[in-house]
Amino acid sequence: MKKIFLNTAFTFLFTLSSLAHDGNWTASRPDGHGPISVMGDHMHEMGEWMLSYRYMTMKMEGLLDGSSDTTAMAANAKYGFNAMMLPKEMTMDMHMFGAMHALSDQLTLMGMANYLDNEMTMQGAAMAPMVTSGLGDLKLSGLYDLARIDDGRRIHLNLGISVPTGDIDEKKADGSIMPYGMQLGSGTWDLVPALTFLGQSEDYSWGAQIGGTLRLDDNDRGYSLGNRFEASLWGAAKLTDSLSVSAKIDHSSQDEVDGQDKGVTMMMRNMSPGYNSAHQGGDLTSLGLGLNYYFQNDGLAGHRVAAEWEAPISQDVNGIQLETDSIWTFGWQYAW
Ligand SMILES: [Cu+2]
Repeated sequence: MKKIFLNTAFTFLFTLSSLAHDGNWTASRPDGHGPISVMGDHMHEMGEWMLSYRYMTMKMEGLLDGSSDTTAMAANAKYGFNAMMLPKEMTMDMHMFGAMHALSDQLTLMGMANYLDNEMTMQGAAMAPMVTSGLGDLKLSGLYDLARIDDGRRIHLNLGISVPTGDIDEKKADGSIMPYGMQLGSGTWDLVPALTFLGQSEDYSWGAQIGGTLRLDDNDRGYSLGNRFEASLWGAAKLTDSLSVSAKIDHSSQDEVDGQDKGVTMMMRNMSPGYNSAHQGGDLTSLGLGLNYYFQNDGLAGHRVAAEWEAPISQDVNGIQLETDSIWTFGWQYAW
């Protein structure tokens, strides 16, 4: 799958990079911002500010064993997990508040705070759903201009850190720790680097971002989430001066958990994959379709709204995990 992704990505980039226009890349058009699920896609001009709000909702349902559908009974037979203690469905809602400010044309600063709402139901009908909510990890980054080419292309470096503000001590009513997937943060300081490529022609634009999340240490509960690699590629068509449509392919790969939470007993690990470090992380390739709307006139000039729907093309999870169904992201942005 990785090979197909890279081939598609290469062909796509090759075709699109030949599209260009006179003059520099500009944010002042609907597709001047990437699809709303992409973070740090654009920079600002010196002195500009931007505020944003995104709402993301992710739905997961059904069980995967690697890349194949499976059942709780089969997972029990193969791994010995208690069928009742396997997950059935999960909804993850995220409210993301962001701010951007350009100190110069070369450097834009960005900060983002998240509020999470997670709910997971289990296979055992008598088991109460698990619910967690609260502040997630805070992300601070600098976007640094690397090159601007006079035919609508540019490249920038994203260098970010993730501050462990999200709680990793979320517990169930009986006082035992919640599974890894229900915690609100990583508990570690993470390095979040990326490279972003952008290009524009009169009516089209494209972008690519390749980056990752590197955990710098173990957290105080004795583990670290897996390192993560992510690559996205998108193209957009400007239909009017205010409206653009986009298509995106995204591939992410996250390692299993390194170490183990100090509150997880051998029995918990053997009964439920949610507590088992080897059953975390995996590969996900998804397709995203989006709309960007850029208000031009009246009192709403400078405001943008956007929506994007993403669905998996292929999934290969580590061990037994829930299958991702769809992700919706809605956003509002205002720059001045
Ligand atoms: Cu911005």
